[in-house]
Amino acid sequence: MENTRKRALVTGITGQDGSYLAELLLSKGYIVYGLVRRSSSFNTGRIDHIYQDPHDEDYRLRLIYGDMTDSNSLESALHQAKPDEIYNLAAQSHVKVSFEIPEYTGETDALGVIVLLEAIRRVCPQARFYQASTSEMFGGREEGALSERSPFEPRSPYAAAKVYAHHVTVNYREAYGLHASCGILFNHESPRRGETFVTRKITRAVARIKRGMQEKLYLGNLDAKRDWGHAREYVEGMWMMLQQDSPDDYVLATGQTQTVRDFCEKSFAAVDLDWEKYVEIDPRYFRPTEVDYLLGNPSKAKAKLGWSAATDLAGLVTLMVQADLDEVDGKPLPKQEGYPWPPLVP
Ligand code: NAP
Ligand code: G4F
Repeated sequence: MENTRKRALVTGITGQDGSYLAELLLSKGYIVYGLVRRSSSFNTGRIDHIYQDPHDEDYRLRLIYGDMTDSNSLESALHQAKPDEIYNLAAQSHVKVSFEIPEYTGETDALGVIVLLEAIRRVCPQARFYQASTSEMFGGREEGALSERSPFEPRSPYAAAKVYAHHVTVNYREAYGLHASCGILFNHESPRRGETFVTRKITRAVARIKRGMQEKLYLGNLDAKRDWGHAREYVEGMWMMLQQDSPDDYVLATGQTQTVRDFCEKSFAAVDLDWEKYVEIDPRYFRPTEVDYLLGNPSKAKAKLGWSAATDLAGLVTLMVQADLDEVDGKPLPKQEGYPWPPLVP
């Protein structure tokens, strides 16, 4: 059975998207290798529920220590995993933090990608490669729906690093014939979103304020507009890209955009609270340069992949607020949050 299963390597498997993608791939029968950073405390909280004992008969989730800034570890991971598909999700993914640690962000999000592509060329040139590109690359200075053909105007060290990674991925596809695709994903959120991104920061505060555990929520720019979807659906789009005969680049988005203020208002309203009584502005959360407006046009993904977003902002707010209330109330998240993927072991 081992020899007939598809094999995938996922960098960033401990992150929001990595955890959903690992679930999806396991449910499809893959052997999944995940690159994990060494940390002084556990960083596998998002994948603990799919952990398998190496002695299990169906041991298919295999973790390897590695880091995007350590070329040897990347090459070694490719030798161990012998992957048919590689999903590069690892990144220092926080835009504001990238202004504070720009060099590290560049090493991980930009140089790490060319190091990985070079290793793929040497070790497994037939493997299919997914690069996690981002709507941040567009810069958001003008209104209007953004597509694969829209120009990039990065407004942070994070976005600039991702533009580099995007271009080298396209270049390795053209220069060396790698099956390399970039998903240009607009913001996608979930109950597993990191607590310092704005949506989760808001829904977590709403739950804590509702239960009397917090008094205020301090935020930065409320006017920024984002196209927010559900992460679970977006990882399905990543997988679809690598199932195509030819590599290509695709925008994944909902096609709707709302302000941070809208997200706030809806989240507080979900527990019958008036957001204006609790939210205060703290300039520490402003960014040196802001991405004001992001709206995606996902029509290529719909036409070629058959992918479209199902969860709208109202649905996202409801499920994230509920998950944070459950967490505050000590109720654990359901293991796969009720998503109708087939069971892990088919
Ligand atoms: P996330 O939750 O922040 O996860 C990032 C992952 O990368 C984590 O597993 C993290 O490990 C790992 N990582 C960070 N630095 C690393 C390094 N130097 N070496 C190896 N691993 C490293 O991000 P996400 O929301 O799942 O996003 C996944 C990818 O999509 C990222 O590349 C992000 O930039 C991109 N993206 C995200 C969105 C979005 O809205 N979520 C939109 C467009 C693109 P630890 O767990 O140890 O920190
Ligand atoms: O939630 P955010 O930090 O996400 P941002 O900057 O849009 O980046 C996320 O999405 C990108 C895709 O477009 C990914 F590539 C990236 O990795 C990441 O996942 O901030 C959203 C908006 C910004 O305009 C920010 O200025 O919310 C505004 N905001 C207002 N107050 C805040 C806060 N953001 C954060 N993190 N914290 C605040 O207190």
